[in-house]
Amino acid sequence: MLIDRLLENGRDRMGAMQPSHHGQGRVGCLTSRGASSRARLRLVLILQAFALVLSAVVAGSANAAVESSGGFKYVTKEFTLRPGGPTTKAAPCPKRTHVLSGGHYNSGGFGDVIGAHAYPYDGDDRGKTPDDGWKAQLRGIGVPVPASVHAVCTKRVFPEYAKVTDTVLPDGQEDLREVACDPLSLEATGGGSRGPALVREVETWSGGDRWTVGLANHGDAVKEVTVFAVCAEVPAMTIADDSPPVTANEDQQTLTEAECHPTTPHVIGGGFLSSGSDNTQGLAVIAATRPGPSLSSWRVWMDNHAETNPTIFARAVCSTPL
Ligand SMILES: [Ca+2]
Repeated sequence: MLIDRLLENGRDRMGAMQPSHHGQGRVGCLTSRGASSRARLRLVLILQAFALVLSAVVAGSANAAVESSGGFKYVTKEFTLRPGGPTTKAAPCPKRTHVLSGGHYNSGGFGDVIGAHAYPYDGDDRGKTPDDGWKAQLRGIGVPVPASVHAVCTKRVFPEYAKVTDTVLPDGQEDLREVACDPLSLEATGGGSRGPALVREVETWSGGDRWTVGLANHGDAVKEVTVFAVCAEVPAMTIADDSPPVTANEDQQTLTEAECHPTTPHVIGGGFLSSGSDNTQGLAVIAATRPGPSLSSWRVWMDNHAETNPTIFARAVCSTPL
């Protein structure tokens, strides 16, 4: 495992979606055969109206932006996160690609959003593997905020999706669960958890051939959570940490960013670690975690609800072009 730090600063972030344009259908000329021509014209107009409605529906259901770089597809699905119960949103991978990792983001500040879970999901394709995109379960507090779910996808490799079921006690403490790749020659590009909102991720990171998630149960009953590792053959994968770690002061939101080394410039996953073994982690909230601001870095925003000031750092999973 390589621990790299680099200084290269990035390009722009995720591009905006290109709206699709539809050709104008030709309207037939009215000639002497009046009635049937008028009927044909009416039919053409109806078909055009139908096409417009259809294109609006398609645009509405597919409004995820996709940026390509190095053989990877970076998907951004934007939405408004409303306060209340937990909301789960998906960033779907483009057809014939498989998800390597993902994240989520929102424009809120300290205490506005709880990022409970993020995980690879199985869509309605015929395959049963959870390779179709990334989902995040978020909870907004107080006010609506712009938010997004992110997925990193590729068709160049076929990941294995390892998972275990973790039983988390309702003690509010961090419960670390490690999921090893099988075989161990694969690299953990992504990982996360799926479960009830009362349990939330407080750390999540790649250890090379395994992914580890820290979970804290803030409810009053034992809960089961599924923990995932996305494992792929990425020969030149490296891991980059934010160095030195930053201090996360209590009752504040702290940003940490890890940048890929120029020799492995494509970020393909990322996560977050916190120092120490006291109960700080159980009171941490991963407010946001996603690729960016360039496609060579990974950023994490952590809300510290504990009365201690741990050091934290983002960890990026990086690759050459595939
Ligand atoms: Ca699938």
